[in-house]
Amino acid sequence: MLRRDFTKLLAASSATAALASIGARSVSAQAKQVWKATDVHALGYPTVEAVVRMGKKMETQTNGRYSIQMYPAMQLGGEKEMIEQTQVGAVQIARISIGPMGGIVDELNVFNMPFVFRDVAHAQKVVDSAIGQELLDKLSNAPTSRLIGLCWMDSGARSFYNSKKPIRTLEDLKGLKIRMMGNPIFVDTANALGANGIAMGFDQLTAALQTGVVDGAENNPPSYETQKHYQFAKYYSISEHLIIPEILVFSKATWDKMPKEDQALLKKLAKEAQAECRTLWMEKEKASMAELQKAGIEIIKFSPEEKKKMQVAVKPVWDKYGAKYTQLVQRIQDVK
Ligand code: GTR
Repeated sequence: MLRRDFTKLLAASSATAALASIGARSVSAQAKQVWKATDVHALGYPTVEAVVRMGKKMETQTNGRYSIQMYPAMQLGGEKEMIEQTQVGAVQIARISIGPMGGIVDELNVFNMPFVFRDVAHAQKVVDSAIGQELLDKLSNAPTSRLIGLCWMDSGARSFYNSKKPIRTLEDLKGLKIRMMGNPIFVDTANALGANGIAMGFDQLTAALQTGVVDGAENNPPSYETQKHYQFAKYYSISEHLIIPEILVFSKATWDKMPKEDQALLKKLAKEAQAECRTLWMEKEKASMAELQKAGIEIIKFSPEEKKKMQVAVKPVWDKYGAKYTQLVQRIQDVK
């Protein structure tokens, strides 16, 4: 063989080998998908832990075809950005408060209404009921949502905290600048209670509390504790004015490319994550309350009479937003 021919042969065979290896890589890339998951909370927080565990199960049960890479602690931005990234398929899984989801499917806003649930146990029963499934399906089937509603997650009840003074009565809220999540229902709720509601992202809140841009905010004990907001706002008043379930959403762009059996498996594991998150949540809530007590936070429990006054005070919010949810609210109230 001429030297020139031999060189050509060598070049051709190495090109074939290179092509074969690219082919093998793309096959394995198709076969193994690493989903990006995100949450505003840090690793170890109940919702984050539940999704991490769900990812491990998915990985084991599909022989590694799918796994989850968690991006916690607002690494991919706040919830608005998280929703957008999931809609375009840059992220596959996001755990979002229903607070900002009302803008995607209006019915979800029913869970954002003040005092819509009697207590946390009632909210849990509702999301576990047919109503919970219907709302997940509404999101999945809404032509413009580009999201699949996988399951619900716990987030307890939200209560006011502030840096100025102990809030014991409705009147004590008067004039306080209180950060609320960016949904007009919440700002109107704060204002109806006599405070000055300020819409702001969760990512800006620590600095705003520290610099006095706001006097306080409202959240469940685990968020108040893990975000260290208690270091700047030492009065926590158990008002439980909002009980807002959280939702795990999946990118429809990714979903539509998955085989039916894989979709079904993910839905099943998500239901398990919903139950697992609840146990983790109850434990974390207790631990956070203990931590707050240890830190010397003044924890004030609203009396039933004061709570009743708050429920009356938010009537304008119900008058403004509630009418369209009348039937759904009736069904929620009927869940005993
Ligand atoms: C937390 C919730 C977050 C976020 C945050 C907030 O309770 O888990 O998803 O909504 O509140 O106040 O922005």
